[in-house]
Amino acid sequence: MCAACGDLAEDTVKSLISSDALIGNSIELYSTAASTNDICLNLCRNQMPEGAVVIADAQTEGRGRLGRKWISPPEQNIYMSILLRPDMHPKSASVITLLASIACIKAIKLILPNLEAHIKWPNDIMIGHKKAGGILTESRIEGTKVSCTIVGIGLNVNMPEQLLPRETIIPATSILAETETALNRSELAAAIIKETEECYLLLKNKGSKAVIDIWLSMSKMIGSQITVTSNEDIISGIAEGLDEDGMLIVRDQIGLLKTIISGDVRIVSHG
Ligand code: BT5
Repeated sequence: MCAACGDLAEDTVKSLISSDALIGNSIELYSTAASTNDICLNLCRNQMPEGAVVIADAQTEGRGRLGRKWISPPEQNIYMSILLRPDMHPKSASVITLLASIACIKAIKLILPNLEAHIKWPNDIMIGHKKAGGILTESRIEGTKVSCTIVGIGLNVNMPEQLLPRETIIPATSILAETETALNRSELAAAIIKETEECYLLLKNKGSKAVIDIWLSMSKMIGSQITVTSNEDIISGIAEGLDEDGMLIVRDQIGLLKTIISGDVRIVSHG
């Protein structure tokens, strides 16, 4: 663990969130982690209460979905995992991914209100047509309940244009590359933590629909012509909305409604 890695400092993050906050009741900062999600999964196994946050300056084995790599160099970005213990059926846990994307966009917009940051289902943080971040939600299931959910957030903050990953499925970008503004990572991480708490409390008090409604109001993809690659299938159609569990509903080319559980979405033309 380390106290500070440049502009990413444990004390600064702690000082920016309330002392009685649920999320961030414990914050651990590492100069290098294999994956912050793995550290958080260990905290889960060790009965750590929900709200614990793990942040790293760099990851050596950062991952995305389906075993993909998340490129995680030092001194530039945010790699953060949050331990939650939602009392949910596993089927509904994908709402947590939506919740974290809402929190990221709200936090970015607090600092840069005019930045064209938006959410693409299921887990992409976009600036314009490029990917600036992603969410990896991993759950531990006991019986029929989720015993803990780890929300992993990777956000390209101060990554210079020339160091952006090139071989990515969706072109990559960073906040710096889009705005020529370097942000203080501690401030942004604290803002994400606070927004995640607000949205998580909304989920607990009002249920999934309240979160999904916010997601729908912030996303630009509903009504758009999209293609979704899901396992081996490619589905083209119009993004109609999300169902009550946060699954994507697509109207395909012959007018049938299809529910998509996971996949990669490409927006062909905005609706
Ligand atoms: C994601 O997966 O977008 C989820 C990324 C989650 C990363 C965080 S960091 C903290 C926590 N600890 C972890 O180990 N993970 C989480 P997916 O939608 O499957 O996208 C993965 C794809 O994004 C890769 O196959 C690349 O094409 C691309 N990619 C990899 N690194 C990138 C980066 N830094 N910026 C933009 N795109 C990237």
